[in-house]
Amino acid sequence: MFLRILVLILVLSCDSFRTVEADSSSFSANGFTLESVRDALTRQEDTIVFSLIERAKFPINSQTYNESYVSVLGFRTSLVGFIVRNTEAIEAKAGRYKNHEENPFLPGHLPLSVVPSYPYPEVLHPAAAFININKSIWKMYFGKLLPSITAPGDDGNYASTAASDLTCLQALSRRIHYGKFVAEVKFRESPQDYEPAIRSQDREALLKLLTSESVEEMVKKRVGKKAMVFGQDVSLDTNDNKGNYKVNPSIVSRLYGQWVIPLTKLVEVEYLLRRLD
Ligand SMILES: *[C@@H]1O[C@H](CO)[C@@H](O)[C@H](O)[C@H]1NC(C)=O
Ligand SMILES: CC(=O)N[C@H]1CO[C@H](CO)[C@@H](O)[C@@H]1O
Repeated sequence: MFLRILVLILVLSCDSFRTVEADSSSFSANGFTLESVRDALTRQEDTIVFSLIERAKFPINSQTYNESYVSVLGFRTSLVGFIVRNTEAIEAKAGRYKNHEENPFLPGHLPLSVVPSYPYPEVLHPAAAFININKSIWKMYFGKLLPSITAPGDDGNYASTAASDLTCLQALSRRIHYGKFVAEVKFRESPQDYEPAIRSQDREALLKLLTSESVEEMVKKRVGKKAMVFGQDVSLDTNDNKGNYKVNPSIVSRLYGQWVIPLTKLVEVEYLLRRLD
């Protein structure tokens, strides 16, 4: 009896293993490779740099983040909280979070999608759905990044300010949570390298396997350069660039080195720790 249950469990777990393996063919067919994933990350840098430039157009506008400012309206949150909650709700209805590349900041409040579903490629292990480090991204953005890219002051454009914040947050979140895809392709390229560290749940070893200092240096340099190119004043006179940038390129570079890259790797590690579940 006992043996029979054991055999049953073994058969069942083999079966679930097979279903995970089965999508490895669709994986390659879907064209996810380390190169295509890196290309996607490179393209997302443009979105991040542009969104920071757009946010830096406004001063800090601290009333946007002040809960008492709108509490008279019964909001029970700041203006930015109000914009995030309601925008995410509309976008959830429109199907945004059906795509596994998107991770909401306030997942507890979301209505169901009302649009027909799209057959997004099933690339990730199902455990990916439980990885959301929105809290760390939120803290990093409001605590560190925002004060370093905005000028002091108040121009009253709180609603536009909050909308720009959400654009930045979404771009950062997409990039950082893309770590799930990075981890998946790295794992599939050489499972034998990762499996021992996953079985022993060794975070340090995984982090080491995932780290490529030369790639990270290149990314930091490139985003700094993008901030220079995208953020300069464009004039028809040649050689008119006075070295004024809309966001400081070295801050963008530092943002990547200190937060974006480490948080992406945190997602990669979290994902890999569950990859064999
Ligand atoms: C927040 O808003 C309230 C109401 O407008 C105001 O009295 C208070 O000074 C603001 N707090 C900060 C830190 O600006
Ligand atoms: C901003 C923030 O912390 N948002 C959410 C992150 O995700 C958890 C659930 O996974 C929510 O409870 C948080 O409110």
